[in-house]
Amino acid sequence: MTVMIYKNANLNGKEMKSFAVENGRFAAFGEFSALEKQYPQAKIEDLKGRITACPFADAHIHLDYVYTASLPAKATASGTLFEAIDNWSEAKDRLTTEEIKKRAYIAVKQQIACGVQYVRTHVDVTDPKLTALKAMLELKEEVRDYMTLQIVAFPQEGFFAYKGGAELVEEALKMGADVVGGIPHFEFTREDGVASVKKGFELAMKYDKLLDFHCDETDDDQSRFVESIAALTYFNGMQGRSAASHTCAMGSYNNAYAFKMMSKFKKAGLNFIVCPTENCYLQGRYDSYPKRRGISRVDELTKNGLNVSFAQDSISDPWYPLGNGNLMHQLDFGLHLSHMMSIPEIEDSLKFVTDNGARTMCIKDYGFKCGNSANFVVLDADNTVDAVRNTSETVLSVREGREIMRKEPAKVLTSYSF
Ligand code: 17E
Ligand code: FE2
Repeated sequence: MTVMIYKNANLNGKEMKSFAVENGRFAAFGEFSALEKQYPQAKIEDLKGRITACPFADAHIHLDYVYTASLPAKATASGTLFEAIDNWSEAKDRLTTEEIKKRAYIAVKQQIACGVQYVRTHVDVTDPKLTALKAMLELKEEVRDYMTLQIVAFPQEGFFAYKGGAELVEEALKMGADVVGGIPHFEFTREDGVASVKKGFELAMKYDKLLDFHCDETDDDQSRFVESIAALTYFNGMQGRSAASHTCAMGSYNNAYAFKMMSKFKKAGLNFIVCPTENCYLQGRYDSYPKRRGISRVDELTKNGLNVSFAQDSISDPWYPLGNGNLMHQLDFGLHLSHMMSIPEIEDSLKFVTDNGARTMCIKDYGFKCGNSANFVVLDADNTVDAVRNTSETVLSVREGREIMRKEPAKVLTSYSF
């Protein structure tokens, strides 16, 4: 197999290097002149100092919901999470595996065009036929050469609030779902919410799965299921293997409670997934003014060494009307909503949509290291601040040494002469 040398790569926007790819893996990093001597037969591509990053990792999306915004008989008029769940509940019975796959493929292709190679998708398993799960299990195998897809068994209508929800989660795990999901803030009572988290851990331990709960996706400052997730992660020795998605309520917690929890989160090694556009749209809906912005404490979590990633969540579904799979857009919003806009913070921000998501997904074979799969993307920018400022496009995506997407940056034609 031919060796490929990529020269003048600005690795993660931090370090100018050249590197060689052989048999689908990173074979060497260093000066171009040395690599050229080492591999005299190699083909060469000049990346011209553009940012060469680890592929984008979207650690939270619902691929079984994409492009269903107009499916329920009623549009989600209030813009609230709870109305969206009700509307979805009414519509979902009408779906077939083929339809779900067809729509998911449109989203997957968009994600690939945006340089995304790792995706965690929450699949609604509160359906006795498990139609969406079957669609996603097939999709996972079919897209494998282009995308690493992780499936969360997610009981959208509750472990207990939906009769038989817990059993359906278990069935989904047996059928091949990778991650246990849950939605404690949607259960009838606080006790049921805590019990759902406990049940989730019991199943994760029994089937050796990861965990990722929709957690405290509300402005209710009394919604504190994240503490149960942290406790059970810690006491079950599941550090690094569990995640709390959304945690919007953390933006409303008082500082004394939030401060106490930071040290517990650290002990638990809990991963946090934040969905910037989704939650600034869904939250603040019961506020007049001042109006909350629906975002977790990204800045404080990050300063405390916790792993936070930004994710898409929706593409045109009853929860959220827009979305396009482009994580640079989430990065832009996430940094704004989190007040993380100092130049050093922006310079260090690509991690929120690359490494941090991959870490949450427990992807081992990831990063610019000899022996790892040669998976990387090239952005149309030569520094991170410009990339964020311009929401720069991904112009090349390589997976196991194969080019899976190449994009010509738009050409601007003008009439002026200055
Ligand atoms: N389901 C949910 O509970 N919350 C969301 N944000 C979406 C689906 C998109
Ligand atoms: Fe979600």
